[in-house]
Amino acid sequence: MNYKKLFNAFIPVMVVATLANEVSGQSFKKIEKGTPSDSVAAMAGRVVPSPRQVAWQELEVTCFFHFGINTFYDLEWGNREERAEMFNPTAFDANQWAQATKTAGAGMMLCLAKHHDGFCLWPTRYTDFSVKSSPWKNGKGDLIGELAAAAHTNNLKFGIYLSPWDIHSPVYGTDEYNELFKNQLRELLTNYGKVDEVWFDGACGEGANGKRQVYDWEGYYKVIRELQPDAVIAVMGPDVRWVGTESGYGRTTEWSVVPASAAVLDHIARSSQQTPGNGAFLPVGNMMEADLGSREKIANAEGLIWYPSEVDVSIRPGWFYHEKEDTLVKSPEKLVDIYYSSVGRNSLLLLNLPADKRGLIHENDLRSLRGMKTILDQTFAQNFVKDAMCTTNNDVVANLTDSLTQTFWSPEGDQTTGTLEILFSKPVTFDRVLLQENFREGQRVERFVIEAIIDGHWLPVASGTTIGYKRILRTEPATTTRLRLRILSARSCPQIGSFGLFKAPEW
Ligand code: FUL
Repeated sequence: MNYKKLFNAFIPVMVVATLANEVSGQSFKKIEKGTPSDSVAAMAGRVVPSPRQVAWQELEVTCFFHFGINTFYDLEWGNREERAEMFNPTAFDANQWAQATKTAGAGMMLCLAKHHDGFCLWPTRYTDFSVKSSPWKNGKGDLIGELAAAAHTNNLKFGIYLSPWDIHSPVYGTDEYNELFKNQLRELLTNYGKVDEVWFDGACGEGANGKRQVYDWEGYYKVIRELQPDAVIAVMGPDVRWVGTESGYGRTTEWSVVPASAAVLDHIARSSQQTPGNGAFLPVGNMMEADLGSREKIANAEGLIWYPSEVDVSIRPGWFYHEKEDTLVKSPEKLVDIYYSSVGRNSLLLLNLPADKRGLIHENDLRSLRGMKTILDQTFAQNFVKDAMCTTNNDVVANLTDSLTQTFWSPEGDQTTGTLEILFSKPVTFDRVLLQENFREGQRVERFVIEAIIDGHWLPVASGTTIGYKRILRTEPATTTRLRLRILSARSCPQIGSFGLFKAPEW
């Protein structure tokens, strides 16, 4: 499946659009030619997320739902032979999907409205290949309507996946298709309340007539920004970057600021009445590379943008439900490992739960989700740092252990390095270290180490590179009464918003 993503992984040119409603002053920065690399790094540390990116990132985990005509044919991709008459979930229950989302500890339901097969899960006016031609609810059903309502009633955000590639549409490959696609977007973004994410895949295969489509990205983005200004546009969009694999494992060094071309930045400046951030674009380059944002990588950049990473992975081998995969559902331990390797590595985890032919999330999947949630809840129940004292100022401990990343600790005097030391009145044993930066002000830390007094000596217990929104490190259990966080290198004065030490349960 990954090869399709290569379409967007290797996009060599910009995609630009005029957008309204960005608030932040610096979600991108132009770099003058010849700027010394230290200054470029310092500038990168001051590029900040837009408000919609902040809201999205703080969800940490979201759920993807692959369900559609493929489900009834046991397929992953459509083949133009599929018929609407086959779509007939016997027990579809949107509320059950919402409960599964909550069980996963996720904050959003991101639902398929149309996959590459072209079958629409809402009664669109623009094709008959939809729920309205199916026997489900005698053609009167609206899956997207029920899902959006269930999300909103359950206090969850709602997002949609609308595949630009459509193998069924007779007008695919023509300008008319771009109009049809925008009209479908308008339906989805007007009739179902608040939408907080629109997810575009990069696949651009052939249509029924053998033609490929030249997508009007700029036009699509415009519709979204007009109708749902708070929604992030993901993957083939300007707000959220695909991590580059579908394995569930993000990079250990993950920068949310990556290079962008000058042409893109000029376009933004021109098209946005000079309001910084009023632009939509994809950065130049290969999103699958191991290094996207290091000092070397940004040294010669023409500009920089905030473009955070999303890790999409399915709870089963496939994106759609297949009965033969009932025994291949990822275990709670595997899901926990994925959590540490995505959320714990400055990414958002988009976990796919395929609904079965009944229209329900299968019991085996629910069991794994419950197991994952129990392990994570138990692990993060008690933050030992809350009971610590800081050697310099005790407000620091309160700032680091409240739920806000905006209250933070920084080294004295605007330094880029520094040490924070904490003491405990009695020994604590931990094996998880959690750090967050005040990411609203930028991502800055490049290298850090945690050291503890063990048997009378300072010993390193954990070390890492980037922190960003969140970094969680798993360590050998360590017992100590005295511990320090040393920031060894940063792009500008770091602001540490959260610090946690936890002990995972035995299992
Ligand atoms: C891919 C698609 O081709 C898969 O079917 C799935 O929807 C996945 C999330 O994105 O590129």
